[in-house]
Amino acid sequence: LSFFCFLSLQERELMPEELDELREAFKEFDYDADGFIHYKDIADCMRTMGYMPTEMELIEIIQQIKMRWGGHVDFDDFCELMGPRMLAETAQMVGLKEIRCAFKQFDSDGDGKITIDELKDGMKTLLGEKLKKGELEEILADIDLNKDGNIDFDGSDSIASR
Ligand SMILES: [Ca+2]
Ligand SMILES: [Ca+2]
Ligand SMILES: [Ca+2]
Repeated sequence: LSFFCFLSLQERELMPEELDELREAFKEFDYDADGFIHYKDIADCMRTMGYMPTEMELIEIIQQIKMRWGGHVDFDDFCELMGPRMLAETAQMVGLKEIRCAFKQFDSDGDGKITIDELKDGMKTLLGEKLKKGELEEILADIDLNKDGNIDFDGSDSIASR
């Protein structure tokens, strides 16, 4: 489990309004209303809630959802995932060290970018998920904010797009 990094939860409780906001977002992205959101929909969901996760933050979130919850989150897991982000002044500062650690697991040649091949290998070896080519591209497209075909360690392009 050396590659398995947790985000540390902060102490303050969520306010009722914040819980309502989470509940609404959860409902919207639980397309088939089975009580779970798939990890593939989490990026859109966060953006809808006004969060602009960086590319490396998204890779860490996907890893977390896969490792801890088997690829989809129920409402409680969703609160656990989003709660610290709602409580943090700036979303991109949440658990930066842990995010970096998760990122490095995927970036096998250490050049600061996760290519589609590295993503494919990472999903397979780290997360035990074999993805078809189309699925992989879908995930990459969702994470790749500056559309250069890689997942970047440097989140500056996503900050610039705010
Ligand atoms: Ca669902
Ligand atoms: Ca790389
Ligand atoms: Ca990119």
